[in-house]
Amino acid sequence: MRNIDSISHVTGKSIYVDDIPELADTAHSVILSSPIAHGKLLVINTEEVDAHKDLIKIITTKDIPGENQIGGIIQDEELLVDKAISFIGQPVAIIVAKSLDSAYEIREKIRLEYDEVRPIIDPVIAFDKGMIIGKPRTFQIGDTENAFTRCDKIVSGSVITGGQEHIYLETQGAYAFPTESGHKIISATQAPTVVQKGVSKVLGIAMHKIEVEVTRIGGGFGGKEDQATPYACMAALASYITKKPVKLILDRIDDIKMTGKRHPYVAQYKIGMVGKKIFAYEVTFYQNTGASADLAPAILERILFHTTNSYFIPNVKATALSCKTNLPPNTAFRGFGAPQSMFVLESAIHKVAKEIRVKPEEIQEANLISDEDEFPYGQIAENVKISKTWNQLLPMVRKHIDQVEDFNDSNNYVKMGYSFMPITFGISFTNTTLNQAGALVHVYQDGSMGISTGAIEMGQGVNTRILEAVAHKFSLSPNRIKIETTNTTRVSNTSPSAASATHELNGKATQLACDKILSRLLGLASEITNSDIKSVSLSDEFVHVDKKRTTLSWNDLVQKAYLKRIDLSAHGFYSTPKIYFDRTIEKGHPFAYHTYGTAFVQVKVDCIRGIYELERVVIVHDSGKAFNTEIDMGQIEGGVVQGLGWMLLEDLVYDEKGKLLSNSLSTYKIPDVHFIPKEINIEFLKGYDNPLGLMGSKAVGEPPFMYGIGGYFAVRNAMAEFNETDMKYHAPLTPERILMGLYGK
Ligand code: LUZ
Ligand code: MOS
Repeated sequence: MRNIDSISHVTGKSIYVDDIPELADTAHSVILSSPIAHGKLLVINTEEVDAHKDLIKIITTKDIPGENQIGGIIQDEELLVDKAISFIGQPVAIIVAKSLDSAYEIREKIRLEYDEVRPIIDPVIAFDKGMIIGKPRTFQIGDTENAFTRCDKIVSGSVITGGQEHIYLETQGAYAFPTESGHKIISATQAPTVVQKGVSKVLGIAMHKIEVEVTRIGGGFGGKEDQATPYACMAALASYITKKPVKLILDRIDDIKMTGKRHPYVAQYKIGMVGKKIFAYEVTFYQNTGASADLAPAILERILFHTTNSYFIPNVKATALSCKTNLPPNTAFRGFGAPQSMFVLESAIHKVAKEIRVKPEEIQEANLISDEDEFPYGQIAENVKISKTWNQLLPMVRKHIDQVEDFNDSNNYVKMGYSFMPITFGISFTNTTLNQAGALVHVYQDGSMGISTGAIEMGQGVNTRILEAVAHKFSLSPNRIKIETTNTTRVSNTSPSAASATHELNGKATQLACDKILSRLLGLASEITNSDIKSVSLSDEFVHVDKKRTTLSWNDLVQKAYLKRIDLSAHGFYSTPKIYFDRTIEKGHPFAYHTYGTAFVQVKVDCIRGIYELERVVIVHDSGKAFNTEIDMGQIEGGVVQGLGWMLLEDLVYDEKGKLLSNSLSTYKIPDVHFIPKEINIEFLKGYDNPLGLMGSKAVGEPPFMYGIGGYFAVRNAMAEFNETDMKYHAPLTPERILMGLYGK
């Protein structure tokens, strides 16, 4: 089934926050933010604008009726600067005006006075100064100290990974208006309940007075898991104070400046080999957290969960800590720490492979995880498919490897390279509590259905998948089913649409609700047809008895149920079984299952210019018993391209004052049609059932991102064919860095 949104997307009918027809008297707002990264706010001088004809209100901390606090995991983030300034772009005041143009004009004329202090940008300097958020965490298995004494080769090194700007198509924004009893907020969020809670706290009123509604959002990628909340809070605050509908939509410049990004990391590692086996691995991750925690503690945790990626390593010690710097608080981004973690281990493998003169893929293949192996966090690997994906991929790429070798034999200045990238990604929120979802299902008198869940449609196709699951359950035509907006008054306590688990959690909750209605309807059908309940079923919109079609149609059945006063609505609730994690010992069974896959990336590097072309990506991906391979393909293609962009293109450059220099799309390069691999060939692992997934499938949202890591090593391998240098393991490997690296600079 094709994505149910595709027609409305390409015809421009899909509604985003900024497309909502405005209510009469709607006010417009912009945010005045800090131009310095570190210091103390002294005065907000509004003299020049106080008499502006369109000014409605300038809102500062003193206007907040509830708490000036939006920290989720740790209460360390003010909504508006009170005194302490800790990053460039930190919100100081909200300007509410009669028109958007006037709001911008007023912002220009407000003068901020402050004392400036030297900012800290580098996480290791922050660490040296003791600027740590939360507690360091360590995951451990075996005994690394002892194990290193038994290794025949030990290599250590350091690795830097850059951040990444989300560049969702729709920028952050919200539209808030007063209702009879409270406020309604239409928010571009992945997490309606986080918004509801945040607004309730800032306004100092109960959650039931706050209604949050989302039709869909124009991309999220993690950037709207936590960070849609401040903008929704500001719009709600402005609406509360002015008693008007208030719109707050960031322009792209403000969005890039103010919002957090993927966390950059610095890591130091030591890897010990016995032959081709990785015997010991120690690593410390320094997370560049930015000015406050946001989701950093959870991301730090996932970096530890994926320390060993697809490999079994018997002796591991991995430590991670959050370093507080004067950057916008960094946040969730597809993969949630796992990509950074996997890149470090791949760098270690790449470096040690050179030293022991084997190909990296020989080490990769020799250490792939199998059933019964223990992850450093205590979970025992079951139903492992990583070698299966590797083995299905190999014959698909042999001819490409030959092509690379032939090409390099006959070319001096242009070189090809390739790399393999296996991925193993844990499915479930690492915070066990979040693995829950609710759904509300209505059957109307005409036999059509409305489905409400906590899932946010952000382009990933979750609505299509849920619709498909319902159609399957009732054997109904898809056009009888409508997926409603996500609204906190219909489905409460929603977990963020995140962690690749959204369609699974919400889809399963929906199925459970459907089961309740189905059993009532089948009970009635057995009465009407005078047959045993076990023999009645629904198929092609008719009641069947012993698989034979009766004259009782779906419509008749629903109509009869209504007349008999049978409940045609149901609520369903799902919580993932069996998962737990004990943080006091850092052991448990945090993931319902793992998604696996292996990619092969082939590139061509122009060694005179330092530029490259992505020749092909070949992937074998495990989607369980995939039930919508079109949507899976979309996720895999998008993920791998986004991952390649992170590794090879997207460079966040800050100056020493903490100002982002690559602050627009002219300087911050994201994948475009010229960058995208010339060929992307995806095969699914031969299907098998995954009972913990929706209809036997597996979660697919984040895992493919990490295939992009292969691009980094493919480029390095091509470069080494021209000139082997001891270039640092520093991502992104932009054309500039390639050029310098090729000549040992
Ligand atoms: N968000 C979250 C996530 O809150 N917890 C997670 O474990 C997670 N994992 C991936 C992406 N987002
Ligand atoms: Mo996410 S990084 O699944 O919001």
